[in-house]
Amino acid sequence: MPERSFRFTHAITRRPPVSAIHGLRAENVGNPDIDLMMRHHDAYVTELRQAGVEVSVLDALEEFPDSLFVEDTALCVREGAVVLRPGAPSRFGESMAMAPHLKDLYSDVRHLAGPGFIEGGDILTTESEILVGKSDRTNTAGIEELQRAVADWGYTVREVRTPPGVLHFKSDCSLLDGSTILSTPRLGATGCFEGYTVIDVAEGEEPAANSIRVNDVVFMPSGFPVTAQRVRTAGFVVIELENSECQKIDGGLSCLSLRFSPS
Ligand code: CIR
Repeated sequence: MPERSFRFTHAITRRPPVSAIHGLRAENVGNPDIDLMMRHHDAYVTELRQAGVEVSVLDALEEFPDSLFVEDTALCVREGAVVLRPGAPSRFGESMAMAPHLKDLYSDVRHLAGPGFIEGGDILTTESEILVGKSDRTNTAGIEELQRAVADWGYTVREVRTPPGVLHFKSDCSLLDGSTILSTPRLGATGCFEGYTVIDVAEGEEPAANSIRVNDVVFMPSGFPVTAQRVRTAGFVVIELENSECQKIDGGLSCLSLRFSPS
């Protein structure tokens, strides 16, 4: 089976700004400790490099408190990159700031025409299709614009639903290999993963659903031992990473990087 959906040569990350204490969040559980967040971010970059990825670390953007969550700004596939249109007004400028960096690595960088909205956290690229969860940040117009943008690269875009009260589609799921998904039962119950093998996140460990497969490793947030064991038992190599400070502003491991292999 091809492995383009999880074999990556490159990643882009962005240093957390001090302003991340003002990052968007659904619920206030206290501000992140920025020094600790920086240390977690350093470890994240180190581990991506260990996994065989060339990682660009962009400078912090203080004017955008959520700008460390670069995943929301673009969709990167082998053929090219699409600069997205985040649905959170305070995050709209982050995409424009990302575009020049994508142009350094890709010859084909596309922009969505608008007026739709779509954030990368709602996009799951599998071996056979691109699933996009409609959410408070991603609307049907944005999904259709993405569909048009990637059609001639041969990708099928399927609209699905992010569960109510959940920030992004990938807050609740991740790809483990070309046909295996780690998902919360509440998302799996919507039927969107028919035809895939699904591993359920353990009850009470929902944040573990936002993990990332990078080359031979699955990076999972630490603190969710039952789910980590399930993924190991299924045959995957798991490395747990601390992510407590990003979690306070609703950020998971996937949000912290754009991962890709430009052809
Ligand atoms: C936000 O609400 O936009 C940020 N505080 C968290 C973004 C997380 N991004 C992601 O899941 N892809």
